Amino acid sequence: MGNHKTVPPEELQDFYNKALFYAAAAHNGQFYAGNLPYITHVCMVAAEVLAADRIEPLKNIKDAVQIALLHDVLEDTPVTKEEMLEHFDSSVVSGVDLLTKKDGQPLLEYLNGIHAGGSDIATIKMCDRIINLQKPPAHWGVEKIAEYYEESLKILEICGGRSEYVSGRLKRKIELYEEMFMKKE
Ligand SMILES: [Mn+2]
Repeated sequence: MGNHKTVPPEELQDFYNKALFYAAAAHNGQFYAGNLPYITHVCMVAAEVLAADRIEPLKNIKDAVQIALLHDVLEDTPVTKEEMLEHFDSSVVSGVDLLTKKDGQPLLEYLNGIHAGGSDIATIKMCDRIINLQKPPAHWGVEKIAEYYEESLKILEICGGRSEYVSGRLKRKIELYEEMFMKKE
């Protein structure tokens, strides 16, 4: 990491690009929704956060947009917190850490940690799930799809209410998911 230097950030879009470069390097070689580069996913989550901020301003959009772009780095790549701290504020790294589900960590413990992390972190988690509520992978069976649906309801229950707009959007995505992928005639 760190081979992709950007000029020192001054404004939101500079912080966006710095985090994007770092995440793109970290996720290099990973894929999303079949054969798209994984970075597609984190850009979608960041766009969701930026759109939400226009309607209901987050507490700290500068941190939030970086956390959104970096949110899967600790969970899905070999990058460590210590390495990230050389490049990003501790508030950004601790936000990413809260969004990282540890091996064997129970879902409720994970979600309660996010809830305790504040409204911006909870909002980013909801944005992540909004983006992930797409057509399930072909190898997912009925049970796995139902499990993902239930997990999404838990995210809405625990993280929702922090942002009315994002909660509403997640609720509609969950309903759509049920409608499209669970109701069998
Ligand atoms: Mn994600």
